Amino acid sequence: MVKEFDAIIFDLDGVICYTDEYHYRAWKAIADSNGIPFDRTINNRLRGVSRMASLEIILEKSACLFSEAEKEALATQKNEIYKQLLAEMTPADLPESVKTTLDALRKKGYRMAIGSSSKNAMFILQQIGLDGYFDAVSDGNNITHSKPDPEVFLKAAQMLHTEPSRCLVVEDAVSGAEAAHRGGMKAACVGDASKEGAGNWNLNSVEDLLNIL
Ligand code: B16
Ligand code: MG
Repeated sequence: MVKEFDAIIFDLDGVICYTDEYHYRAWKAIADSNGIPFDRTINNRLRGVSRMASLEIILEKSACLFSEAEKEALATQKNEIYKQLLAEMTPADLPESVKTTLDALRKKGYRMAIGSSSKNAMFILQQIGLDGYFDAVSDGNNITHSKPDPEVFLKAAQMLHTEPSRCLVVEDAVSGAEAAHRGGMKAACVGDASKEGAGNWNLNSVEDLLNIL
């Protein structure tokens, strides 16, 4: 079979591991302590979106106005709560089925990268035992525009020395699928983005990648 892709770029939160739940809990604590309504439906809009852009979405429901300095303080507080949750993670938080799938794709000869909006991506990879596993890591620290801008994926493709059209993006966020498409890449989606039909392939799980690659 002629291969359509040479490389696979994986989103991190919600694809490789379930840190999306920790983002939710940390933002929920901030929203509750400021009397701002926040639920899982609103949380789905934060997937793939940068920390400050996430805060702006949460503040849409706030009755009060916050200064730029207050917003910075809220984002910092959220990140402190989030990092405490990340510190509890261990390699047991990398689902066995995800690791098996990654190993199988590596065996098939695909180059593999992370394309995440998170500034905590390296810490998460260390915590779950994937430090040094990927051929490249493009994350929230090397971009100026977060998803749905394609920058994070285009940088990952560059690091892999691979044309965007030869990269497949794996995403759980609608904003991430849009970023892939805007970067000239196809997207295989799981989770929320799959339910929304945002991908070229809308899968039940990461394991299903083995049926299409
Ligand atoms: P941080 P991904 C994204 O990661 C998350 O989905 C999103 O909810 C979060 O706001 C963003 O990272 C920034 O994260 O606050 O750790 O820099 O899904 O692109 O891997
Ligand atoms: Mg994600």
